[in-house]
Amino acid sequence: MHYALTGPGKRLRPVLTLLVADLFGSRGEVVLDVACAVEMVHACSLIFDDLPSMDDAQRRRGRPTVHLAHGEDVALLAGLALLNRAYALVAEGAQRLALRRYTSEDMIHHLAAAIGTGGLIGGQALDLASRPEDMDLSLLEYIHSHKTGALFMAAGELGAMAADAKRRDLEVISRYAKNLGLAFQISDDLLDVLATPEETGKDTGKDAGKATFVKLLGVDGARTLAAELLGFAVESLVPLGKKAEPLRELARFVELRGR
Ligand code: GRG
Repeated sequence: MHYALTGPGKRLRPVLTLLVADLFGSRGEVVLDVACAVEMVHACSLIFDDLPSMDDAQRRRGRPTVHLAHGEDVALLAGLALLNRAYALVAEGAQRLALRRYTSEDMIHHLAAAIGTGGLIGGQALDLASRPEDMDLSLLEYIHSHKTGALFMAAGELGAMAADAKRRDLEVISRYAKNLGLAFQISDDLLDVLATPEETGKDTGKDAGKATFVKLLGVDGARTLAAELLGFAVESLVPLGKKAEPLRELARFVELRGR
């Protein structure tokens, strides 16, 4: 668990949780716990995604993948333990926050829904079941808005909930995070063909036999789609005014990543 969590990753999802909570006036130890829970779910998803039965990846965050460093048995247990710890942290955190608008159940349910068959797991299952020749843009968008986008959405939404944000502000964050998440996946597809393993810290060229945004649209088309989605993300922040600037910065970071 420690190995998976402490590798030099970008911490993009927990940063999103913290930025959103801060935007709505909440910071501190409890919000940090909620953000850590989000990163634990992400770390679990990376462990599982890298397993020989899934992507069979050798490197992650510049180091051997968890199953190569510690064995497949330990990798499975570490992933499950991270996932369970994440739920516990959100439950404890929500209780300590004693929010007016959201219950602890609301937050746990939100996280569970983002991970389950309507989220990461569903997206991954569909990805595994799809043949490259059957893939079109709408199926690819569906897969990645679940496999990758759902955790970005949960990261933003849990940040808003932890800060007791109004329901309409929560919806603004959902829209922003949905578009940011999909754009991030496109930047990931771009890096798979444009960057070196040293730059990304993981195997590149892994998507060679798969349908990706770059395969379907080409490098320029994928960049255009990512820019369009980031445009939607930034546009959805209009009701929040100037205080949403850190989220605009985050969108710029994702755009530059795919350049
Ligand atoms: C039970 C949580 C859980 C998941 C099971 C395996 C699986 C279902 C889903 C896979 C989801 C996945 C790994 C999607 C890819 C998302 C992606 C682009 C990961 C790379 O994220 P970065 O670049 O990684 O933010 P770092 O290392 O920087 O954190």
